[in-house]
Amino acid sequence: MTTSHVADDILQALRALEVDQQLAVFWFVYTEMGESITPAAPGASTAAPEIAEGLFAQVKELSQDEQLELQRALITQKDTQISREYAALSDTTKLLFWYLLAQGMNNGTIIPMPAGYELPSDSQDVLEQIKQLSFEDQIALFRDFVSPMGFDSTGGFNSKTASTKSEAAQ
Ligand code: 45D
Repeated sequence: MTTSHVADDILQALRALEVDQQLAVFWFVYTEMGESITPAAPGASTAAPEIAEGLFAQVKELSQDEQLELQRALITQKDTQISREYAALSDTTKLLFWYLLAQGMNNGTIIPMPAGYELPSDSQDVLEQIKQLSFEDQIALFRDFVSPMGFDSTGGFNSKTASTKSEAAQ
């Protein structure tokens, strides 16, 4: 189910960025919308907090380098254990998992952004477009962004294809 028709071209532009830039843009948007995200909001019932937290607990134990690799692997749909577990989550639970990662970056349990990191201008453009969306459209965009990430071990062809350029860049 796709709800973000409004933002389809923004989503394509986001996915066309290098994998690290996708992470960086995602982070910068989180810092803007973070305080408005309320895990207890109506509709949160479709998220499975204990499953998102279980997966997050595994990630927390890894080294910072591994944490970064893992996030890149999710975006590029690489076949790893965590990618497989991630792919089995519902879209809303995937969103919750990314939200936990972002919170972890803020409380020191997940590798932080490098100090003084600056987005290249093409990524800056995408970020500006995302910022102009309403909060609801941003959520819909991110739901669609995180949905095809991970590795679907059922072998089903994943037509949602997460990243394009980043796969080639591996
Ligand atoms: O060295 O219905 C770089 C729920 C460069 C509730 C890097 C919800 C190199 C139910 C790659 C930049 C809350 C689930 C390093 C709804 C380098 C419900 C590192 C809504 C170190 C609607 C970059 C949830 C890194 C929402 C580590 C809206 C980047 C959730 C990491 C939104 C970026 C979540 C991360 C968002 C970004 C999460 C982890 C926007 C996460 C963003």
